[in-house]
Amino acid sequence: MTTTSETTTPDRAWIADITMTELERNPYQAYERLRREAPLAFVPVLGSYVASTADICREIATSPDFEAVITPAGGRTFGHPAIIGVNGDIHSDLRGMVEPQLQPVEVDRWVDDLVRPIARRYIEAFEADGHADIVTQFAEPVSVRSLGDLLGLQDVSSDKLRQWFGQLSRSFTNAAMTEDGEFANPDGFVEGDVARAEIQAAVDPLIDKWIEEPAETAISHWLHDGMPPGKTRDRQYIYPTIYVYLLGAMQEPGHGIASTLVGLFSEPEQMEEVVDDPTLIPRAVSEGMRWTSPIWSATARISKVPVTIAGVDLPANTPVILSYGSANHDTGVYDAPTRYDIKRPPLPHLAFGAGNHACAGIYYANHVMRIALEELLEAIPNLERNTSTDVEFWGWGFRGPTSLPVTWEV
Ligand code: 261
Repeated sequence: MTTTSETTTPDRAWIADITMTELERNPYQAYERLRREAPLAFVPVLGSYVASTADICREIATSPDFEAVITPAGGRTFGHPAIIGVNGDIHSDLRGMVEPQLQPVEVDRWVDDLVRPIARRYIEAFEADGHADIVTQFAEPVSVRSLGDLLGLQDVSSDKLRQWFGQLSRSFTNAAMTEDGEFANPDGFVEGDVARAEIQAAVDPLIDKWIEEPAETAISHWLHDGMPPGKTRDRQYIYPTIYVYLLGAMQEPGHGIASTLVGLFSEPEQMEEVVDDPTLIPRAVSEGMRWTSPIWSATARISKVPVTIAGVDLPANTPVILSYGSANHDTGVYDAPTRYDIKRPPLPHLAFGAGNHACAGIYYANHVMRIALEELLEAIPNLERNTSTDVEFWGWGFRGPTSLPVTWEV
């Protein structure tokens, strides 16, 4: 029989030594061992079970015996009802609220006109310099400006949107727990609280306006769509889902753009092929999402009934964190998973999740990343990584390069 106490038996003692700092700097070593020895394990620093293989993540994400739950630090940061952590009628209403603008036929109508000029504008700002940091000067600003304009936040600067996703993201992943089940670093939520207060101060006046005068912005649609005439959704009801967007949907396309470029730089021949044939960019992006999954370990499920998964007995009401970034390095699925390789068999990955909580923005996000990379590699085909330092990645919940200095001949 396999029980929680297993994590305290000698051969599993190493799991109790896993630290938050280690996971944030580089989770792959610890997770490689988890996949091999304990693919569904209680990890004390997280105060939670963690699923680390592709099979187990997919099984739990699609099982009728589980439903969505937000992680404790996520719930502390976003409040209720965030779309990623609710079920039943509220989930159906929130998915119905966000999905219309994200349908492929809808996205196809405007995504090119939205993203391409934004990408061009940021490239023009550094094109003549011969050097840039791709993360702060391109990937992040293109990601936030595209979604910001879609949401109706034209008057919020890209720098402010970048600051907000950073604050929300560090708060959301401030996951360390004490043995007593308390947050180990309660001060880590303060910056999330600050961001939330600033967001409300900026968005409340817009909501006031859109209640009176509906506009062609996503948030205006969220207020009005599917409501009886003269009624709008309560702002307190939609704010947690606004925070979901201002964190994940703002940050992750930027992570995906930057990680894909780091992957391509690691395989110079593949970079050359992609530059010569931009129709390979969607494949390059998909492999980038598998190689360094932006939403690495940020969502969870909770058992509704007692259930046995991979030989582990879980009582009802047991939360399990889904570590999709680990599942996407599962050697049972992918050959040499640590290698970035656009030539590998294009197997499905779990970077957008699975089941009824799978990413609603998959089509939109893939186009943002594609268009950004098309514009960058067309404008600067001779892009080279500045190899005077190694690329540093950061994050366990959300993961991507902290900076990506590049150079080119002007
Ligand atoms: C748009 C997706 O955003 C998120 C996904 C998972 C956790 C937090 C998020 O903001």
